[in-house]
Amino acid sequence: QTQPGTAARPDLPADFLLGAATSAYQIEGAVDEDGRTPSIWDTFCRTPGRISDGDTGDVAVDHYHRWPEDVALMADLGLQAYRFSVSWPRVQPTGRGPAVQRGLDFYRALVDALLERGITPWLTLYHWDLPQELEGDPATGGAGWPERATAERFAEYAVLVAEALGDRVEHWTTLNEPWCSAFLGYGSGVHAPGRTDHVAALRAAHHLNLAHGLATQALRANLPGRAKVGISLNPAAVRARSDTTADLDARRRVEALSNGVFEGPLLHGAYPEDLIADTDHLTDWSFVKDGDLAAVHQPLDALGVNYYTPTLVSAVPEGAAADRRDGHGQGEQTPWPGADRVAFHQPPGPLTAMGWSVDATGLRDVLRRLAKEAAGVPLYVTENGMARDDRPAADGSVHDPERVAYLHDHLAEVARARAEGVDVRGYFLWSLLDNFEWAYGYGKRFGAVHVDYETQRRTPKTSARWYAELIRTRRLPPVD
Ligand code: GBH
Repeated sequence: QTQPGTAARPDLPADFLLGAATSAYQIEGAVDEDGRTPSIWDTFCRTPGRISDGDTGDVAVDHYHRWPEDVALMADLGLQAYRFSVSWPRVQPTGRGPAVQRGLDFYRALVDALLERGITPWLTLYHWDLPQELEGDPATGGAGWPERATAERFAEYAVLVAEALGDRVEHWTTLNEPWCSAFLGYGSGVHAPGRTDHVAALRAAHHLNLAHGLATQALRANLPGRAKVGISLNPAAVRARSDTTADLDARRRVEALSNGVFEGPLLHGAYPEDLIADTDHLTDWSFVKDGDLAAVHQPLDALGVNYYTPTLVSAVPEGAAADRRDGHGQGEQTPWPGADRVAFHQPPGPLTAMGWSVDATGLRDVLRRLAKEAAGVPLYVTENGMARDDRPAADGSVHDPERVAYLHDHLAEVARARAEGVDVRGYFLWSLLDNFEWAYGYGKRFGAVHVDYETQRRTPKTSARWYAELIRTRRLPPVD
């Protein structure tokens, strides 16, 4: 029953952007077509034991060939915006030198089709698929993000994409979740390139920050007054299991290692002092050169927040063995350098198919915190969604009521944050389509649209219909 007086007040105003997100390696396939060369994920997928069931992104959901159908699907759902990423090795195969025109043509055609349908393109330059050439040979130690040169290469790549698409793309995101690139890629090793070296992970974090800063400057220089530039982080909503001094210190450490390591330089031009102190037995941070922090500290037109689940920590009691694993129980070592005495726990709440607990208040907490930390910067939820073991019914339909509830509850927290004055201007559902879920392969489905991996048939799930209705009415329809 609608309460009197609320009918005229939409839950989310028409200028609040409602869209959906994907990333290149997770959907495109066509990994050796039109001049594309391997990324670190192609290599990682070919390393036995790294990906569930030996899955790869070789075919994925064949978006490279089926993009017209996928854009039509987006238009059917009424998406206002579509967040996608550009595959670096499709556009600049060796990570150096001139662009490959056919690679750029693919993204130009995609963007034109979006614009024709009135869907605003949100382009991410890097969603984890580093050209293998820039990572180099693991036998000789590897290069990649722990090396400064990779940040310089990234800024050059950004210019190639800006020159090709800058006349039609306004919204640019430099990096997606640099925490994952640095700490899962080089720390715990559960993501490509699969290295397990905490110093390399910290170096990678700095060079990713630098890459963001150099690319932001390059984009603005090439597209004066026309580019809106931001970054998508995965800020952790960290809860302590108790308020003992030890548990609060565990929380502080994890906040510094997940949030401060990026927000410090991006928003304030400095690494947090406690982060430097917590890691000083590992590194003296001398890889931070004069001028780097000023380069990283560029004004942001948008700050993207990717949120799925909160993080619950406590201190490991004196005398007990440290937990070497990450929060998923995967990986040879923890992705948290200098937090050996922190234990990670399953937060309360129902679990998704990833084993991640559902708690929408974590999203509100992150948005509230960033409204202060990043005062003046418009916030966008650039990913939010859940994995579910979706199976088509006999009639082919896919009913996913838990996902509808998840989206409803998280969007309600966004609306609440807005009502409190938080400047959050948009929301992108992860993900438009079921896709390649990194180390979990195709076993985990995040899509609002189901994909049959045998036939590549797309079927909008109940959640897709529900989301389309929300976009049309701007009201959060009740959950059944
Ligand atoms: C995002 O990563 C990605 O951007 C997207 O490509 C992906 O498909 C999607 O989410 C779904 O996974 O347990 O110690 O690792 C999210 C990755 C998962 C990283 C939760 C942080 C918690 C800390 N995040 N994780 S830990």
